Amino acid sequence: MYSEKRLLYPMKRVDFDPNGERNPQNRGISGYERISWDKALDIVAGEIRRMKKDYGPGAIAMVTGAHHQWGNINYYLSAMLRFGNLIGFTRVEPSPISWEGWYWGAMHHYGNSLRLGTPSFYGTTEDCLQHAEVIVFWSSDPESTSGVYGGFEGTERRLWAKRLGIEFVHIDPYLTHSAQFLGGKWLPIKPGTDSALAIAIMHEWMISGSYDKEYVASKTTGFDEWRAYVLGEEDGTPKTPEWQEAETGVPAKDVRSLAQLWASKKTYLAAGGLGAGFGGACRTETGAQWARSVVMMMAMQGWGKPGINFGNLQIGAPQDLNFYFPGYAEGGISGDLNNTASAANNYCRMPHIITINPVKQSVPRQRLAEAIVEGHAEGYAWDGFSIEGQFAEYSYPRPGYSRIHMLYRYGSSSFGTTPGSNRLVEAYRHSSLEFIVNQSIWMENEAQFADIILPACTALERDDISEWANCGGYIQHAQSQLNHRVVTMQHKCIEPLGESKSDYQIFLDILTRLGYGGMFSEGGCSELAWCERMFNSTDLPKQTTWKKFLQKGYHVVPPPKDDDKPPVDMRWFAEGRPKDLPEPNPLPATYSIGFGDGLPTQSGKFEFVPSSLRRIEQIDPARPAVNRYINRASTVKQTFFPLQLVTNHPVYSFHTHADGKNSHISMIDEHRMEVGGYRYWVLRLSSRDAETRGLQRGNLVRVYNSQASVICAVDVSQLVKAGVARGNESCAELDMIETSIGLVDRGGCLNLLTPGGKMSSTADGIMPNTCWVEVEKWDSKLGKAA
Ligand SMILES: Nc1nc2c(c(=O)[nH]1)N[C@H]1C(S)=C(S)[C@@H](COP(=O)(O)OP(=O)(O)OC[C@H]3O[C@@H](n4cnc5c(=O)[nH]c(N)nc54)[C@H](O)[C@@H]3O)O[C@H]1N2
Ligand SMILES: Nc1nc2c(c(=O)[nH]1)N[C@H]1C(S)=C(S)[C@@H](COP(=O)(O)OP(=O)(O)OC[C@H]3O[C@@H](n4cnc5c(=O)[nH]c(N)nc54)[C@H](O)[C@@H]3O)O[C@H]1N2
Ligand SMILES: [Mo]
Repeated sequence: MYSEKRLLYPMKRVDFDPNGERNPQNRGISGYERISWDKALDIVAGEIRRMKKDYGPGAIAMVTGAHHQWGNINYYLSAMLRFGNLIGFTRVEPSPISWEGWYWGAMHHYGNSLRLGTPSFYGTTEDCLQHAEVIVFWSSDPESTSGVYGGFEGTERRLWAKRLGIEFVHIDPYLTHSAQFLGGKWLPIKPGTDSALAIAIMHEWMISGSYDKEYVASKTTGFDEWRAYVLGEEDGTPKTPEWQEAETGVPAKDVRSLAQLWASKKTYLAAGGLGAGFGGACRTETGAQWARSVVMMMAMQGWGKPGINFGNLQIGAPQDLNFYFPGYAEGGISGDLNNTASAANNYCRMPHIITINPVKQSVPRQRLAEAIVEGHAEGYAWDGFSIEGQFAEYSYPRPGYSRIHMLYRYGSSSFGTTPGSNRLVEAYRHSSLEFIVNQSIWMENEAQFADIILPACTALERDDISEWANCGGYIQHAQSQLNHRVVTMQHKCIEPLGESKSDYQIFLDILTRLGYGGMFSEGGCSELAWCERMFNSTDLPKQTTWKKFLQKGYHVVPPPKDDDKPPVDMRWFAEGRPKDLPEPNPLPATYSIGFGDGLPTQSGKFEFVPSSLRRIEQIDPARPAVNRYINRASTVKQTFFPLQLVTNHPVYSFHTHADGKNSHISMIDEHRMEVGGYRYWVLRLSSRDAETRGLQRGNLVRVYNSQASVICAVDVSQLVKAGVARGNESCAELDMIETSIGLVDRGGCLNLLTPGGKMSSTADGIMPNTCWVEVEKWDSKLGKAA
């Protein structure tokens, strides 16, 4: 909050004149001057009006990051969406970047489209501790990521698991914090090759017969066709442990013993940081193959039976889930029934004026740079309502709409978080972008590319209401990461610093100038008044009063009675009963047999060879119905860029939120290392790779490939597999400096180096963990390679 980088006053780029020369080519270069709120709001409101008059609908695009400070009123899916819908805007559509392989892959085998293809984790904390004998952590480091928005309750639960004698295995190119903390066996793996390992384990189960034959026979389809591929009857290559060793670097003997251990003991599979979703392995070119493989492994071992499920004890704790309080994805005050889960509950309980964005044009977030520079872009939908929703291609511009001429950027994270973000510099300077406004808290990253900057305050400087870790919608009941449900009144702690304002107030001020202020605030509701309306719409009044809640500041929902706990995920399926788990939205039409009767796949069973992919494999051969191991990256010989760059989520900061801006987090050496008075982003190399390059801990290095150069401080560590360079994604600082070899970034935005393309022609997923780089010593004094 007190960072020196706080934006305290509205700013205008010095050589930007809305009535004269705009100088878009100088964005990121020319610097800023302070202006009054009146002037700033006049310019922004004037540009909104001008865009609509001069170009028609679609000329204004709004861009936001995937997460904001907590608070159901000020969240981007709440106040920002309400604002956007009232002015009309081209959506910059995110893709399911956290879920990539699950969404584009795993979902086809078993449904769960509303959860974007991830398992639903209910009841798994107790089931795991009661029954499991082994937990396999696969691309899963909950001690770093705490699931998502969670805390450290999971840590305590994992210590219980250790005390109970549950064995641990870790499959990751890095000896993760979780592996260091829990111990067990580490299988260092070459990034992007995980599906080869998974298929080889299934090979061992097939030839030894150590899988749940009854389950496979009665609850699944396509197994024979899958087996023919795995055993090599189809293509002549049996997918043996030796076959995978050449790909993964994991010794065949280790694969055999893991296959045996897994089949002989009740095993929980912790796939990704949530245990039941995410994982850096799902954000590679082969990410869909990996997520597909792991759900098939679970189906072979009797998914849903006691002790056999997905999870890492991070999520799925017993809670009273019948108590209603909305998660952020329920849209808060947006009134948007199309792009949030508001219609599910929130809107019916808290009637408010609905808002609709009449502009039907959208741009895929990953293609924003191309859309601006080239004037067109294509993408595939994010649609949770069916498995097939994702096959719908859309393009920009949509017939009858204007090209984008104004960007309303909300937050400033893109250079650090968008794969292939090197493309954004040209886009931001493009002459077709006549106006860029950025509503941000800190002067960092792409805030530096705006024409007008509107200073927003932090969550500590405004009123809000929310429940800890309750996301809702696509990640319904994520609060079960915690031991208790905690709803908080987020009282304003101090007045906004400088002239900064809450997002809600900024939107209201702009809309008041345009004549829609009353519609936005519903006749003058303050943020506190909205908090009270939300309070009254939930189950809180059954357990406390508004006055007591305001006084106390939080409410802990009492634990559930024993017969009120949700059952274990997939137990119903394993036992052949109708589905008995909470659904965010009922989708009866997605079931072939009957609602909740079997899975929402075409056959109603778990499909080893998905019928949904069979229907499109002709169009996109990289997504075959039979989950073949196809790894284009590993077949290209990486002569110039021999290291694989893995960009994991940062341990100490939540994406860009606590990085840079003189935060105490940036003082942690593991996060940023000080060299010559500057705190550099950290890149971790194995001793072997450091030695061959003459590098020692604390040396500055240039990490580069054909896209860009980023200067980092190197850490030499036996925790990293040789051949892999590992650094955090989500650097908040873009700091381009002119050197003898051109512009290089010393802020640490490793996403300047990652590929901006998609997983395959119809799978619009990001693949930052398929990235090749070289590293060399850097001499900061010379501004060139040492
Ligand atoms: N290489 C690589 N790249 C990745 C990933 C990876 O694994 N590797 N992971 C991907 C994933 S899963 C994700 S979710 C994305 C995350 O990528 P982003 O969503 O882009 O990252 P955040 O830092 O969460 O962005 C939020 C922005 O909003 C601002 N902000 C926060 N609160 C407020 C507020 O109240 N008001 C305003 N006005 N602004 C606010 C923050 O300062 C920040 O600029 O990164 C993706 N990128
Ligand atoms: N502290 C903190 N917590 C967070 C976040 C944060 O930014 N900071 N972000 C939140 C968000 S939005 C999300 S989506 C989740 C993300 O949670 P995850 O997706 O689980 O996190 P990652 O760090 O991308 O990946 C986890 C592990 O995968 C490994 N890995 C990378 N590539 C491969 C591969 O090809 N094969 C294998 N086997 N392993 C690989 C990495 O080394 C890392 O240890 O975390 C959430 N929690
Ligand atoms: Mo994410």
